[in-house]
Amino acid sequence: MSKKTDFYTPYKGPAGGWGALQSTTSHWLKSDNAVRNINTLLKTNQPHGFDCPGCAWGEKHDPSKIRFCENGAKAVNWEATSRKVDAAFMAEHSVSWLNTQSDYFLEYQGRLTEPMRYNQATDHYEAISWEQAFNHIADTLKSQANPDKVAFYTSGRASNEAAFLYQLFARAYGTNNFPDCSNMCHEASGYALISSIGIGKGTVEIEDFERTDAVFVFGQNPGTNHPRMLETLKEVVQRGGQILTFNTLKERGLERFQNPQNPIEMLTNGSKPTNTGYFCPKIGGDMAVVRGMVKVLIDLEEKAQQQGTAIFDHAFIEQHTQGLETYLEQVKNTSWDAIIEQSGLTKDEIIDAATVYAKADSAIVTWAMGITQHHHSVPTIHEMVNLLALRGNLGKPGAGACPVRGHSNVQGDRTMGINEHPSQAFLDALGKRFDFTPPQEHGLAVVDTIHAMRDGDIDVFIALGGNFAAATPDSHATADALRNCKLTVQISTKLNRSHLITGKDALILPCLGRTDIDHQEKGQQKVTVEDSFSMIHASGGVLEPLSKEQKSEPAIIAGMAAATLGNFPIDWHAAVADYNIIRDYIADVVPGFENFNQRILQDGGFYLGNSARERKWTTPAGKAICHTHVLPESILPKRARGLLTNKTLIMQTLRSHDQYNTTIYGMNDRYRGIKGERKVVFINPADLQRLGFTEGQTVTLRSLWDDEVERKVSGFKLVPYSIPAGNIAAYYPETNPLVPLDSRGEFSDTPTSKSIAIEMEAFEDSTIHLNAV
Ligand SMILES: Nc1nc2c(c(=O)[nH]1)N[C@H]1C(S)=C(S)[C@@H](COP(=O)(O)OP(=O)(O)OC[C@H]3O[C@@H](n4cnc5c(=O)[nH]c(N)nc54)[C@H](O)[C@@H]3O)O[C@H]1N2
Ligand SMILES: Nc1nc2c(c(=O)[nH]1)N[C@H]1C(S)=C(S)[C@@H](COP(=O)(O)OP(=O)(O)OC[C@H]3O[C@@H](n4cnc5c(=O)[nH]c(N)nc54)[C@H](O)[C@@H]3O)O[C@H]1N2
Ligand SMILES: [Mo]
Repeated sequence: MSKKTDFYTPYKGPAGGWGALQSTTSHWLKSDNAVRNINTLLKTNQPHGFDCPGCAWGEKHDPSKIRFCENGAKAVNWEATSRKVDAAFMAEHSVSWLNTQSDYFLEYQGRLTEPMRYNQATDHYEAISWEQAFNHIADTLKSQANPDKVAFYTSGRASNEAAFLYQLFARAYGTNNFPDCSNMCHEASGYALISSIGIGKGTVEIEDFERTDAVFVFGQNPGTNHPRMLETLKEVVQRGGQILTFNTLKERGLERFQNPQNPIEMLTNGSKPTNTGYFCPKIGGDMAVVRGMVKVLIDLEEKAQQQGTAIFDHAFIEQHTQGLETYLEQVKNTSWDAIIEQSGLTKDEIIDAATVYAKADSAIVTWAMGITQHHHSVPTIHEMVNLLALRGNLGKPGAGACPVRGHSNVQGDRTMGINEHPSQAFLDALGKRFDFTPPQEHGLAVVDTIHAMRDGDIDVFIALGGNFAAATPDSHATADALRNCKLTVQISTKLNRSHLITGKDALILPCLGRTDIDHQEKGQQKVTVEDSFSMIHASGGVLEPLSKEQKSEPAIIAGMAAATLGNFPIDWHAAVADYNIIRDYIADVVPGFENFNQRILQDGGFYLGNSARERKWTTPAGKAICHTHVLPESILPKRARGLLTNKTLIMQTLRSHDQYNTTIYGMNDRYRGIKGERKVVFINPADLQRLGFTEGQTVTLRSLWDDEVERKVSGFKLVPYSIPAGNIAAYYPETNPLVPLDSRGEFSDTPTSKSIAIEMEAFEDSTIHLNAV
């Protein structure tokens, strides 16, 4: 599509083969830890090793297989580095100076190895003892007149044990303010699934992929973000099943795939196509695609009925669903013109996709951020559920809904009660078990937390992992919000932007990661996690920690809680001496965790169960509810719609191959052919010409929103790419200053990171612009 430039060379190799392993090796060497790491890697996702901190894709239990992927290897290796960020490092570098450095630089400095407090007078972090740190947090929390002036953020790597203790601490203290990464991630999936099938999790197990006839992959880039999923998809194709991909970009990993664990393929550098159909809808066009497919199914059903057969599963519809009739009426009333215009696909393409669906006895729909980060994400997922329901593809072998989660334990954290709007049943169980009344008012999610910090309604911000300053939308607004806090506390493994954009007072509490051995009073501890398929399994580190001053997440939470609450409502220190005690608490409170400590001894862990999979619908109607939405007039929120011109483009923000969310491991994006550069904009060649720009030209991007704020980023280079006209793509987090804080999903409140109205202008300034906010 585009010619080679100094930073762009089209990638010709397959995804996941030799190229992948070469890249892994160079990451190994860079982390200064090569020997330790080989040993570490071999224990990833093994029965007695640790759960890969990379992604939440599940694993079939098979001890004979070594399971790792290139990007899991990167995550492991960078965590297992022997470089240190300690008080000596901080004495050398001021916070203001560090804040002018790139995210890549910050990550590269190594592991945080001692607790530190920010000194505003000197602009440096300084060493502080753990006891002083805990007491300082306790004093600040106790001096708050209202516990709702504190927010407890969670990122999805936290273990079940850490998450359970954390929510118990916050609720015993008195708040439900639990902003968490899933508010920016799969919130729409949870909301849409609970409101339709009664449970906010996927209904498939990994074994369903072994018997499904067709998998529909929407808005997802597994070659980079869930590489082990590619192996599963490949097996589907080898069995003769179909993989239909819907992605605005031609993603290499989905186009061609070579399994790095298959030596013959690696030797020949051959690769077989994994997908049997690749569709490129416009950004936000998926709801229209699915609606079009259902329109075709209605026709097919009419024809089938004339012949005395059926396409729809009438028995299922009759017995298990509510609302389909109204929905089908709505579909009939939606014109093909509207569907074609919004989807960006041709009618023939939609007919093809629908025909595959109609022929499949069982079908799975998977999706990720290309679906969940829009204004109309919840309606889109409802539409997908309706598609599944029409042919009884819910609670049937080889079929179901499969939101593919991001962070390795983001699903588990929710199960443990990290939820700003917890169910009454959860609160009641918690209160009953620990003999206190948890706060009943719902708390704040991410976007509302940022507003509250700006307005002075949140004074203290505590983060269990993650990188709030960089991951959230509207970076300047978020920075103002964080700086307005009295105290910000970061429990982290690695240095990041959130340690540099702080409250007036700030603490860094260094913690152990998945790879580290966790020694406590009663011996070496394991933690547990839940994958995308609701499998719970144990994870234990394999490396001696870099520093004695690093504490486990449960130990840090217990330290803060004991200093703040004493022995209320539990003996915190006793719980941390032996995590079996925490798991016994979980077993008492969370349904499905009975005999938790016995069940995690099983190799491969245990299945938490899923009511919808058993066709039990825990909805008010006792049936799967098929929601009816009109196709949105525009995929943009109302506040952007009035400002559009013929120069407006719609931008999605996405991940490169060399990053883990806000963690930047390298400057390349191999499968998309980008080298040594992150400030790029992928654009359709016709738009390039129409708007009068040239390939490689440097531009400023400005987003459209009806307020007085100027949101722009500069110095981005244009790369002609296979993307629908009118759409562009660029990497996150560099583009987060463009996402207006109030541009959020309907029902989900998720920042609309995949649909932002943008205009571009030439950028002439040649000074280097760094990442600092
Ligand atoms: N190596 C690595 N692994 C990761 C992560 C990481 O950063 N690095 N992050 C983890 C996390 S937290 C998450 S949530 C997941 C994210 O996993 P993904 O959802 O795969 O992540 P994104 O890079 O945001 O990719 C979105 C994909 O959707 C496509 N897309 C964008 N908009 C649309 C649309 O409107 N319609 C359609 N059909 N397609 C669209 C994009 O082209 C892209 O291929 O990965 C997890 N795993
Ligand atoms: N524009 C745009 N914005 C987005 C997205 C997008 O696609 N586009 N995606 C959104 C999504 S899907 C997500 S999930 C969020 C991610 O938001 P976050 O989860 O907040 O961000 P991460 O970058 O994953 O956090 C990385 C930091 O976590 C810390 N860390 C790593 N491992 C551990 C650990 O084991 N324990 C502890 N305590 N800390 C650890 C390290 O210090 C590291 O720097 O970003 C969201 N923001
Ligand atoms: Mo995510």
